[in-house]
Amino acid sequence: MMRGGTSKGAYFLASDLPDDTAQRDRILLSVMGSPDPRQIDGIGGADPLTSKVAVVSPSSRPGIDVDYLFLQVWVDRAEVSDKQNCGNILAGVAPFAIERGLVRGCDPVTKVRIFMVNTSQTVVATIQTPGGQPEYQGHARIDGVPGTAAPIPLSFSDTAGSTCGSLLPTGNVVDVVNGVEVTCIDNGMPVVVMRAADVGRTGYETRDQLDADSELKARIEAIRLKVGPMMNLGDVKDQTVPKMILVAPPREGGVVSTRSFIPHRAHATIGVFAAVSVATACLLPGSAAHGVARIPDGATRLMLVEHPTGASPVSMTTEEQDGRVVVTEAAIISTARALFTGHVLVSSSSFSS
Ligand code: NQM
Repeated sequence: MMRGGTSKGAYFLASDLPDDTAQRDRILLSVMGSPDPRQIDGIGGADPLTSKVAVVSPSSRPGIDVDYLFLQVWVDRAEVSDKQNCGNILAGVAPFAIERGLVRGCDPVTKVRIFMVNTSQTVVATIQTPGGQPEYQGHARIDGVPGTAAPIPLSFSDTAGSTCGSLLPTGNVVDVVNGVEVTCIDNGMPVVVMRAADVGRTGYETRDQLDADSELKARIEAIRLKVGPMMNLGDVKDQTVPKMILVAPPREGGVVSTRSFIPHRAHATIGVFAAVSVATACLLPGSAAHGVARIPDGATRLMLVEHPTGASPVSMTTEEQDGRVVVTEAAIISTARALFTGHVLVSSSSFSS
């Protein structure tokens, strides 16, 4: 069990889980205690952000150390989804791979090349490994996590169109759906960006206020169901993507203020790939975010994406190609911590269909 970024999940060696996905999913539901809003009979934390699983295996791909499959275990439904990636749980993959002997740690730093199975993309994680062992303590601070920890830089170079096939899957920088201007974009996570003011909100509401706002949630879900097929995702009723993001002018010196729905609960912070996708939208003239964003100068920009409890720093390297801004590399600094190692007991009913 590890904290990865601002999420928490169970990390498994693929060899410890059945190959049969239906049986694997029954086991993972039992591990987390789903379906149950309190997940009382499992180790999930009754929140989508703490009901997550990483499945890690040695990679047979050239130049890659490990394969990482992310699985979202629904809290209140008997469902496990591989339809999205998670950049927070990703932060724990390199230390887990070293702890479990899949990668040999070097002294003092180890670079681990990770293939993200959900989106067929690669990330390089750099972790501190004095004496070859992961060091969790350090001075890096990420908003949404108390205290400090060792920094884990994560660098991505090929995230555009991760799930939808292209950066702007509808073919447009902006679409009008149910009377609201939206930018549908996928730079690591399919997200739908819209101005909070356009749905009658400030964009500075708390997570609890947003979670209690059933009128807003219904309006946003209606937009989500319409844009799913437009984004090449098909019917998204039972999917955890796209994420819905309200944007507003920044208030804390950042680039933009965000409030995310993932997709039915409000996020305590913002997802890693969601932050990369929103920061990319901010850079595109004409997008729903561009007009409210305050964009720093330079080819490599530090972009602070504000969220309900602070900000996520994203470093974006851009190039002009044919008069268009293209993001060539995105990097974030995350942190992780191993919480416990052990055996989780699964109810015997999980083994039969
Ligand atoms: O966008 C939550 C999280 C995530 C996803 C979610 C994530 C990402 O914060 O990369 O990390 O959007 O369901 O863990």
